[in-house]
Amino acid sequence: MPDQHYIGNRWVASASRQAIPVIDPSDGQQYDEIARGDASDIQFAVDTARSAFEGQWSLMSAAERGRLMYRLSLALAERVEEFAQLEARDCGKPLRQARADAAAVARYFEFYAGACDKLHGDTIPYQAGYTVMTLREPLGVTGHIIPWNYPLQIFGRSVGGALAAGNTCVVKPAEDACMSILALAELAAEVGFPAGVINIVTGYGHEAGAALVSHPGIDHVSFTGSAAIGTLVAQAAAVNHVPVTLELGGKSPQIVFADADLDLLLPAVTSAIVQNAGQTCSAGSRLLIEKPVYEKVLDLLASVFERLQVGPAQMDLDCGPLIRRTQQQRVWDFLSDAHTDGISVMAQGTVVPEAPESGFYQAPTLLRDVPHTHRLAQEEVFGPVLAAMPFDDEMQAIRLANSTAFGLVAGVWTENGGRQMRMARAVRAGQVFINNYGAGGGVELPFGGVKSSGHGREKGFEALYGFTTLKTIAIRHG
Ligand code: TXE
Repeated sequence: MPDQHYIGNRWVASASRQAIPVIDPSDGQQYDEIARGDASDIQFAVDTARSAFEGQWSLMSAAERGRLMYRLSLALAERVEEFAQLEARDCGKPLRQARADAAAVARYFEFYAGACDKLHGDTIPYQAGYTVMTLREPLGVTGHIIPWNYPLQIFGRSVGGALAAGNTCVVKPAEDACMSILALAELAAEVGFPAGVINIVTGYGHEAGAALVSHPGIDHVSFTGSAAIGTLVAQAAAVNHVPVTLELGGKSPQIVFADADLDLLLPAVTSAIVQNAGQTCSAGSRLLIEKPVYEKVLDLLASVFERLQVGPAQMDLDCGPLIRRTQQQRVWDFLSDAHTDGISVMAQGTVVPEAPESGFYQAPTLLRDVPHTHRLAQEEVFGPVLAAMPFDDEMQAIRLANSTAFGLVAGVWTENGGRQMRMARAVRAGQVFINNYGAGGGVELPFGGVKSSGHGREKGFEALYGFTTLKTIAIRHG
């Protein structure tokens, strides 16, 4: 991949001429480099996106836009393997997961292709002699800050929605993982996207990222990342009075009642914390278990965890490495605090001997009896670490579920219909899954959080509204 930005359908060298090394998390070795973008690259990308928005893109009918997006979806579907290989190497994902991510981005573009010509306003009954209507118009140039955990998927859900609504985009992928996004932008050009509709500037968050979110030429910011940087992004966008969608992660509870179907929940609870090595915003990282089945569920889960294998992406095991050394250190710090505070490790998976020492591995870890006030039950670890704790009854389960600063996802496991509904209503989260855990699920499902998990919705049709502005037109005709 050229160590350049992709702006206006061509590779463009960065103004700084500096590069950032690209590291393979499976062995910790550099295998490429990307351009280190700064404010001048962002300026060029925003200007290019603005010209495209005011030119060819706005002249295109919604149906034509949809056809173009569908062409991209088809092209992606044919090249899933190629994109999966890029994503697996860049992020350290087991190939199976990377293939699912590549297929998901094709599905995002398919879904949003079909949505382009179905986004319409209303007519509103008003006084006699008037006709009032609303138009849903694109905002203009949207800025997208993408993290490293699911580059393809998050690009699909955020850029897909913005394009369907008629905007042009400037994207700043994470410095740790941007290869698949650069390749995708090139593919979009190949299938016929006009120059300037999709622009990618690579670089560090505090340089290219900060320049993008504070740029006065941006009409919307879509950010997925840490809560701390989300605050900075919202502050920067507020200066320009620009709307922001924030997706900031969580500490999502899996709530298991005594009548739960254990065959159903064991694989789902495991995969919700092991998928992507736990580096998933919607990871089910807290396990609340009703007391009568506490020991039984933990024993069963322990035997699953003990069989989990961790290794290089290419080995396609249960779990790959973490993204980088600092992320690995962050997980070690959490585990070291657990040890100091007497929290017991109930079970751990195995890092296979083939995994290079220089890779960023962490075995999936099940912790028991974690006090709900402990940082392991309150803060996002972003690693394959599951914190289990018991509860007495429904009221306590609700209190515990709602006892963190986050509110992204909750899983509820019970066969009791009344309780399913009560829990779904009482838990403060953007999405509640009953007897399933839909992390990373359907592209049709609106997705987002409450409290410190952020605000605004991505995915589904709902996301389109966030990428538009509503104009009211009142005509007095007598
Ligand atoms: O995130 P950052 P990091 C959480 C998770 C993880 C922690 C730290 O808990 O352990 O955050 O990860 C860009 N202006 N999540 O440090 O820094 C940056 O370049 C504009 C949850 O990697 O928030 C990258 O593209 N942009 C999460 C993106 O923000 C800036 C996914 C995310 O990086 C910027 C990732 C700035 N000043 C981490 N500074 C989720 N919700 O899924 C950085 N960035």
